[in-house]
Parts: sequence; structure tokens; C-alpha cells
Amino acid sequence: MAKEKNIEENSELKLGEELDITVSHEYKDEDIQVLDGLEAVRKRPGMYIGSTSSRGLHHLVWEIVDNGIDEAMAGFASTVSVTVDKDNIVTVVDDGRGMPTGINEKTGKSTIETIFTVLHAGGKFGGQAYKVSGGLHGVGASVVNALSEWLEVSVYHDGKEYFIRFEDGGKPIGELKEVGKCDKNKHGSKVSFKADPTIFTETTVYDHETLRDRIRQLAFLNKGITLEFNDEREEEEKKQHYSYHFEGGLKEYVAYLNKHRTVIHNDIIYSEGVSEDIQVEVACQYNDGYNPSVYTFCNNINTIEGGTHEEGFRLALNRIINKYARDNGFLKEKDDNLTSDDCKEGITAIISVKHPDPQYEGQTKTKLGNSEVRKVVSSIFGEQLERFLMENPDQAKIIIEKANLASQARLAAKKAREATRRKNGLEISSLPGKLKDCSSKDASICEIYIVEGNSAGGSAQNGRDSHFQAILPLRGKIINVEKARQHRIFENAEIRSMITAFGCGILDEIDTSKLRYHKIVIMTDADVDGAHIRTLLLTFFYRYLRPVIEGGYVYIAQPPLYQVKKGNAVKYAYTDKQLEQIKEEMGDRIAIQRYKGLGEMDAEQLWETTMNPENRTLIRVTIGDAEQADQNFSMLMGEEVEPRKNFIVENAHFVENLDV
Ligand code: TSJ
Repeated sequence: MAKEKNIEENSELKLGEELDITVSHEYKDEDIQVLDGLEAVRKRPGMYIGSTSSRGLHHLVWEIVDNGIDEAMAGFASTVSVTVDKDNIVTVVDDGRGMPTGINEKTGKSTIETIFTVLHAGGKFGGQAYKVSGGLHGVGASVVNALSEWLEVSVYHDGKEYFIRFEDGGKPIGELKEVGKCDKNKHGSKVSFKADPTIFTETTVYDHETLRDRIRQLAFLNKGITLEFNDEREEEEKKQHYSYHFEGGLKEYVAYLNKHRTVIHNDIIYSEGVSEDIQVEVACQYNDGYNPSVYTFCNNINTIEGGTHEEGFRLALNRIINKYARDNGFLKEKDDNLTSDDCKEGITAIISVKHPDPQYEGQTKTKLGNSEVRKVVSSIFGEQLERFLMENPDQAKIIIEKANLASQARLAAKKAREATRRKNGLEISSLPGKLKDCSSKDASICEIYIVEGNSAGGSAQNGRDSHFQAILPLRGKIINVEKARQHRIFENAEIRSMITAFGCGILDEIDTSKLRYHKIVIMTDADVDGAHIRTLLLTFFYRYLRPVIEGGYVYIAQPPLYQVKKGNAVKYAYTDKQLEQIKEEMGDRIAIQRYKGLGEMDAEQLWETTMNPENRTLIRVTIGDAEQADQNFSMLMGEEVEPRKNFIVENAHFVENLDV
């Protein structure tokens, strides 16, 4: 989540644009050209790494890590480790062959200096097998060098250690040199760098969870190799050392994702194969939920917009399930085929392909476009799925019956859903009765507060600026969309009033340009119940209104936890830390009131502390990593009570930590 004041723009979109780097041709001197290249990166870093926000900063790490993983996947290294030290210096080490230490013919410099100073030098230097992982951030080690205050490379092989250092955005300090002896059996590459704070002006501090989660994901996606993460900044609270190694690859990934869910059959359906130079790995398993969780990757990159690998999976799943259902009497001649959505209900699936020349499409360049991938995935997965169903008739029966139920529910849902559609935007009479709408019709300034409870709703209604602030009070808890079928969800009054109030439709019919409020603010009590309601709402948004979250329209209000009074002076504390500060400032003879709910504030207090744009802090909800979000949602919403309780208690006060 990002605070309202420093909203991260999605400069990721720029990745697909043409790179307009023009290396000046006036200069003959190659060194100057090289520096020009790196200078171009420093001038427009967003062109190369998406943005210079925290996200761009982390791209630097993945850029280097990818190289170590390539070496491991080529069979020459077993372990890649990532270390972050107290100064946020990152060190990546592999135990591979060690980067080539010879001279590059073209540049007359060492291969390593060339790789780190020439843009896109990856494939061209150091032998054909040298491949920098293609994809979104496959921009090359030279980009990392260009954006670093300093960067050091060490290589170990044949009993020797080689070293080179760059400073100031990629300028070599001397040549690659042999600097000493090492154990004859030691081999590998090591790269350390310090991100340049003049480029990464927002932050040069790495996020522990972001690094750990992606490193774990890379371990799932690259079975058999060991990935280590050492965060030397952590003292006590968090673990410092992690080592991930999954022999089962995606099979273990699916088991991990289903950990907090109730699976309905024992074995994970798994397939892998190679065809036309394309490696395919697919794993899936059904749980008792109603939503599919399908994650797709190409060359280890999460293709969140899907693409041809996802299509191939869907085609095979649909084809084989219908075939099996017909062949085995689950579907009669007169019955319609099960739809693709029926077959996906409650599935957790990971599809990972490795492609030598991936083409990415879509708004954020995260949709795989290579058409040959469709049939390759479809045939490799289809064959294994068919075999699985035939060899495991008991599990097959459970799966087919689930799809059949989904099909019946789909027809019921269609009817219920039609009732929630507003016929046209002018039908004001269809707005929910509980909604206290604002007078402005300019969506860009309009805000809707979703408020829990009637008393708080009253304060909010009286305290608001009715020109641009609407209030929608909710009575009690809203339905848990993870645990109910669609037609029940559409029958739920709270859900219906939100859908009609927002006006933008839901699911595949969503159109955020019709959204009636550009700020949807969730305002709940700062207690366990409030956290629960907030989570239920976010789950609904995540499943039914995802583009609204992605568009940055969803916020969480931050009501104060305490009121501190001394005489006539009143201050509010939003965190325990702030309370301590205020106590120190105000000295003794103060009265502290702990707010247990929004209802304890009168209209004016609620306006001053939580709703007035001049004073309030809104927390924008972002979708970060869809997998993480889904994990949290199913953990919070699932059957298992213990992890959920801990999570809510930990996060009841500080919603910043709520990872959606
Ligand atoms: F690129 C990089 F500098 F960022 C980097 C490269 C970072 C890290 C952590 C590791 C590596 C890297 C590169 N590890 N292993 C290699 N392998 C080679 O450079 C390589 C490629 C091809 C051949 C060949 O004989 O065809 C040989 C070697 C050593």
C-alpha cells in the first residue's frame, strides 16, 4: 500500500516503447561511446528498469540474480545466494563456472568489463551459451552498473581470483585483474553493488518481504537449484537466513498455495515436457473454493495478463475434462459441454514456460504472445491430464462432479447477476436507499466512504462535505466471497448496494470509466472486527473489482487510535508511537481516550481526523503481487482459524502491514 501523498506511478508501461537511444556518431573513441550508452541509462532510467521507485530498485537485484539462475539452470551451478547488508549493498553469488575472464575481440577489453559497460552486451559476448534471461527486465548487467554508485565483480576459477570495480555509474577503476589465488576447487561468480541514491531518490532500502517472496518464487520456478537469501539488516524479529530448494518444482508451489485451503483430491496433477525448444511445466490441484487461482510465467516472469500459455492450459483442461466426462457417463448425449470456467472452479494452477524468444503484448507487456506456445502447452498438459484422470478414477470423479456443480451454479448466477446490472446510468432511482450520495457528479473529485455500523454511518453523514463525499453505511458483516457461490454473492444486499453505487460493473464487464467516485474509502473501526470487515471488503474488491484496485481508486481511511487532551488543547494519535511523542510534548495532566470505534467520535471529530482532505491520511490499496494477495486472502478467509487470528491481531492497528 502506498500513502496518498507519494503515489507510485506505473512507469512500467513505458517498457514496451521504442528505446530512443542515439549513440553519438561524432565520436570515434569507443570509450566515449560506452560511457554515452551508460549515460543514456542514467538520463532515462525508467526506460530500462520501468521506474526509479522501490520497484525499479528491486529490478536491479533481479537483473543480476537472473544471470546466476541461468548458470544454474544450464547445469553448472547448484546455488545462487543473495545477501543484503546493513548499508543495503547487495551481493549475488553463484557456484558456477565463473564468468569468462578473457579479452573480447570487438572491444579489446575483458569480456567482463564489456558485459558491464556495453548496453545489451549479454548475448553477444562471452560465447553463445552466455544468455541473459530474456523478458521484462532482461536489460543486462550494464544497466545495473550504470545505476550503481559502485559495483564489483569477482570471478573464481582454476585456483585464481579475478576482480574489477566500477564507480560512479559504471566507470571502470582499472582493468579486470587476477588478484590472488583461491582453492583449486572453488568456482563461481560474485557481483556486489550499491544502488545510486541520486537515481533512486525515493528509496535505496530493499524490502525484506519483496526479496524473500520473489527468491522463494524463483526457487519454485527453477526446481532442483538452491536459492539463498541473507538479510543482514534484520535483528531479532525477522529471520535472517533463508534457503529454498524444491525438487518438486511447481508441484511444491501448488501445495504451498493450497496450504491454507481444503483440497478436494489428494494428488497434484503435474506435467512437464519440451517441444519446439519450448520447456513446459504445469501443476494443478482443486480446492473446495469457487475461484480459480491460475498463475502463469514465461522465463520466470509472472505474465499477469496471461497469454498463449494460459490459453493452451485452458483449452486442454476443457477438452480433456469434457472428453473424460462423456466417455465415462458423467455427461449424457443431451447435456451441454462444461465451460472453461466450470472446469476452473477452485483450481490452483501454475503454468511455467521457458522460451528462447518470448514476445510480450498487452498494456503492461505481461501477456505472452507467441502463438506456437498454445498448442505446445495444450498437448503436453493435455496428455498428462488425460493420463491422470484415467489412472485415478476416484479423483477424476471428484473433479468432474465439481465442474458439474459449477455448471449448475453458473446458470443460477447468471439470473442473479442480471438483476444487479443497472439498465442505464441515468436510473438514479436504482441507487441503493442507504446511500447518502454527494451532490457533485464529477467522478474525479467524488469520494464514497464505505462505513461499518450505523452509529459511525451517522457521524460520517453529518460530518462529511456533502458536495463531494458520499456515505454508504454497511449493516453488519458482508458476505465472504471466498466461501460462497456467485449467485449467493449477487443476492447479498451489501454487495448489491456497492455494485450499484460504484456504477462501473463487475468482473469481465467492468468499465472503470463509469466509476462514480474516484476515491472509494473503506472506513472501519480500528479493532479486530474492523480488520475483519476490511478484509472481507478487500476480498470482494480483489475478486470482483480488480481493475478498480489496480486503477488506484481504493483507499483505507486511518481514524485516530487516541485522543489526547490537556485543558482545551486536543491532539490525535494514529499510532502508538505517535501517542508516545504527544505524551512527551504535552507533559503531564493529560487525558487520554482510546477510541474503540468510529462511533465514539462525533461528526466534527470524524471530519477533522479522518475525512477532511487537509488533515487525513488515506492509504491507497495496491495489488502488489497477485500471488501474495491471494495467499493472504485465502489465509484470512479460509477455514484455518489460527493463522487468521494471528494475522488480524498483528495488523489490527497498522493497516500499512496489510499486504493486499
Ligand atoms: F552478469 C552478471 F554479471 F550479472 C552475473 C553473471 C551475475 C552473476 C551473479 C552470475 C553471472 C554468471 C555468469 N554466472 N555464471 C555465468 N556464466 C558465464 O558467464 C558463462 C557463460 C557461458 C560460458 C560458455 O562456455 O559458453 C561460460 C561461462 C562461464
